[in-house]
Amino acid sequence: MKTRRVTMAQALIGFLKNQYVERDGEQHQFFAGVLGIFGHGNVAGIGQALQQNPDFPYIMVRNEQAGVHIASAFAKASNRMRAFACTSSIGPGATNMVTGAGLATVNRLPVLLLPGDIFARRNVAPVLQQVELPTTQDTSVNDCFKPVSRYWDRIYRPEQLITSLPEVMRVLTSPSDCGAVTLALPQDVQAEAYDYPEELFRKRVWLIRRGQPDQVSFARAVEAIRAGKKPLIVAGGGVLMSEATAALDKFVATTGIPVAETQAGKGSLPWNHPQEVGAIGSTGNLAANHLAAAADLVIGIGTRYADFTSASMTVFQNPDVRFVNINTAEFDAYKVGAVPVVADARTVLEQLIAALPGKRVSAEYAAQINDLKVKWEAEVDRLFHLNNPGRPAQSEVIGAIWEAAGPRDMLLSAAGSHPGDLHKLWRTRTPNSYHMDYGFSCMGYEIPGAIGAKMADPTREVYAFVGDGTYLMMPTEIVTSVQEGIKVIIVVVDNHGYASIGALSRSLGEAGFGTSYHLRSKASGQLDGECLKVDYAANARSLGANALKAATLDEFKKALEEAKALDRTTVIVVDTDPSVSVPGYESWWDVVVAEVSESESVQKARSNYEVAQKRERYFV
Ligand SMILES: Cc1ncc(C[n+]2csc(CCOP(=O)(O)OP(=O)(O)O)c2C)c(N)n1
Ligand SMILES: [Mg+2]
Repeated sequence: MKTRRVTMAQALIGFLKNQYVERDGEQHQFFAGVLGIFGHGNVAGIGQALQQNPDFPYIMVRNEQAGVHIASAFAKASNRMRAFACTSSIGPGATNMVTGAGLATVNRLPVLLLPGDIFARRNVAPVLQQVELPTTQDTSVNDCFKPVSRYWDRIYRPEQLITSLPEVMRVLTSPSDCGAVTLALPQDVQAEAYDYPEELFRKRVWLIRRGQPDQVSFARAVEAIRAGKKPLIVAGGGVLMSEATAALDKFVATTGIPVAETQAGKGSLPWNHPQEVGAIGSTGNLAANHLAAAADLVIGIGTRYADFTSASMTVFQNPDVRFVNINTAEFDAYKVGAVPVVADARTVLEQLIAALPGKRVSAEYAAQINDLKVKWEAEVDRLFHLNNPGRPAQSEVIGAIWEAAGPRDMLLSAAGSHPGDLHKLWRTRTPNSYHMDYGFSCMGYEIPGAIGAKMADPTREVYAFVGDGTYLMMPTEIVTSVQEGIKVIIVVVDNHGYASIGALSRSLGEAGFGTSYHLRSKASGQLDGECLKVDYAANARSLGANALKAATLDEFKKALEEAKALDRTTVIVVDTDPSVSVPGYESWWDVVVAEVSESESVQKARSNYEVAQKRERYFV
């Protein structure tokens, strides 16, 4: 056997460089490089190997969590055809990545995590940053990655790489099982040499399968769809990941079946497509939620039926509702008592077109869909142009970005009041131009996420929509964007605190306690003193970005045009009116109110809660 004597870290990088994926005859180099920060746990191993491989890019980040977010957004914006590996030192560098791993795994995004680990040799333990356990020497902080990884391994001996790496690739390229993959790399083993088989370094192409449906399940799905009088498609992220948007368009254009979208599935059809009825669920609109309430057949495509999609299991109210689920993941296909079609979305949609000739919704249903859609679009127009006196409302800010953005430009967000408003209001024009993490809804994803998305497709302008609270959690990758010359536009909505949680708190009878930015008052001892002022523009400027401030809607529109013309990351800070929010549209989200309390407002919220909760249903 021909061998190559290299260190474990050199072997790992040598392997990663040569992995490719293929789908529909197209090939891509899978790994775009490595993101991370060096410390003693990886500098001599992975760091040395990267230095020796200048053709495999290394990108320095400011926070390991942010590095994983960049990787997740990159993978999502590439429809999972490309990915990054993330390297960290041991201890805190590694645990910083755990949150990022949760986000990647919830959203089913391939990200390879390479945390450094404590010495396998053990004689010098405890090493710097090692959390010692008196009960075992076989555990390190890297065991924290287990519940947030789809595959986890620790490489105690250099030759273990040879059997671990194919498993890593199997999971990262699986359409159903992908997520974060963790290889914990003890720092001494990273630098150890071994005679690796030359075969390990050959170019290898992994086929991304388009799974075919089982014949019997497919026939049952066809039968259910044929019988459905008021069908509704719920399009989830799987539609986009499978690149099934054209097939979906064709299927619904011929059948007339309306399409509601989850956060991850938004953009499955363009906003002005006659069958597109927009956002469903807790952050849904009146058109989609009305149709869902009456639907006798729900066809879930690539959705995991998260609580925001199902409005905590209240959105489907027809007593006879049945479900057909098309999903690559068996786990999701079997949810809500559905007829499960475990297969690729595009493949199944193409076969459904052929299997359902003549299927067309009734003229009455078609008219209802059209009527609801026209009314909803009028509501969006109203919210985009409220003419709010003084500071703009958030919906006007969204409208202004939408008007400034080109059809392929991307809007990216994750947490705060924006995801709900954007789910309802953003008029997605092309697939993948709406990018939301609402699986983990992780404050701090937005700025690194925008960088990752921009790297995946530099021809798009990427707008990160960020709250003031979220900005403070993770502004630091602005530095990375400047260092790497990756321009993004960051819109910071300053509403002086956690407005979304403030509104939630008020709805639970808690008067917004602990959610707005006020100084601690000497008189009351509470956070109800003067308004806390933070200069976000000055902060952004100090990190190397251009920064613009807008006090009115007109100033904001001008700032957007200026930001578009600039070639460096630009932050626009806009003060909004927190008293004007986008309403809810017959939706609900189950957040349990205290069962007993001394507060009258909490007691009242509890009795409302008990009434509303009765609408929750089981589908078995
Ligand atoms: C990492 C993380 N911590 C806490 C939360 C809970 N949370 C959701 S939204 C939110 C407030 C966000 O504030 P901001 O970014 O200013 O947006 P706003 O609510 O004001 O629109 C919080 C604390 C979260 N989603 N992520
Ligand atoms: Mg805020």
